[in-house]
Amino acid sequence: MRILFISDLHLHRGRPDLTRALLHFLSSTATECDQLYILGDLFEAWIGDDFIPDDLQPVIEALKTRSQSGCQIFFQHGNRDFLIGERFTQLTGVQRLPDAAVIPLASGPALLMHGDQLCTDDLDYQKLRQQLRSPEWQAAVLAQPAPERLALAKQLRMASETQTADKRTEIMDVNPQAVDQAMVDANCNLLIHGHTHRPAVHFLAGARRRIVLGDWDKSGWYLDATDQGEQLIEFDLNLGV
Ligand code: LP5
Repeated sequence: MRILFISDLHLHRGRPDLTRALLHFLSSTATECDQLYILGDLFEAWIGDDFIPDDLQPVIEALKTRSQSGCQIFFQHGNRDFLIGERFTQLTGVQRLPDAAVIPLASGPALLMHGDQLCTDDLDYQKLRQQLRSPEWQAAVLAQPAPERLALAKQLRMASETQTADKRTEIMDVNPQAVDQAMVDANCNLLIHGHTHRPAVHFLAGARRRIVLGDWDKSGWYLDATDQGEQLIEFDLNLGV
């Protein structure tokens, strides 16, 4: 059994190289896996399943091809694509997971999260998250025409960029107590998440591990889990070019 994990690709029109790299990944490395987990922020900003930009259409097709050819693909919402819904699932064959999901690996059960919910010291973000994740807010926003949603997404991104520039880096990382609690609640010794863009394998007390996936920017990242264990791999985004 081979299972791959990716997150934080932030695909968008301004970075066609990232889309190309994912298409290559799906038609090369990912052909050799049984399951692929996408732990959020596949897209830079998803404003609803009814608005899929032309440049992202090949991604939809490639996910569908890969899932139809026997690879199970799973997706967790990130803080950029929490509006991915049922139609996306139907178009791609990708199965959506809850914000905290436990899956079996050869090394034991693993807890999967995007990771933003663990950044509990970032109080302003957690307040915003509560609003953006509320079903009422989402229903009201999805009822708006696409241009208004695009404008709102832009406004949110600008506010976020301004604010993160002034935040201390520590508060934008996961909180150790929140990590402990999540792992205890899930009864897992392994946590795999993204969001923070700080790829690493952390060895914690009590033989626990926290594996942080890397964002796709200067290079690409995936976690490769086999019967032999887990390996965090960095690769050249231009491999398929
Ligand atoms: O995204 P990243 O990594 O740069 O920063 C995150 C946190 N920021 C966010 C906000 C997103 O970037 C916005 C994404 C918009 C795309 C999807 C929109 C689809 C819905 C809209 C249209 C249909 O998640 C950032 C964290 C950082 O991670 C580290 O963890 O710090 O959090 C913030 O910066 C939040 C600010 O502190 C508070 C912002 C207040 C914004 C007020 C905006 C007013 C509009 C209100 C509308 C609800």
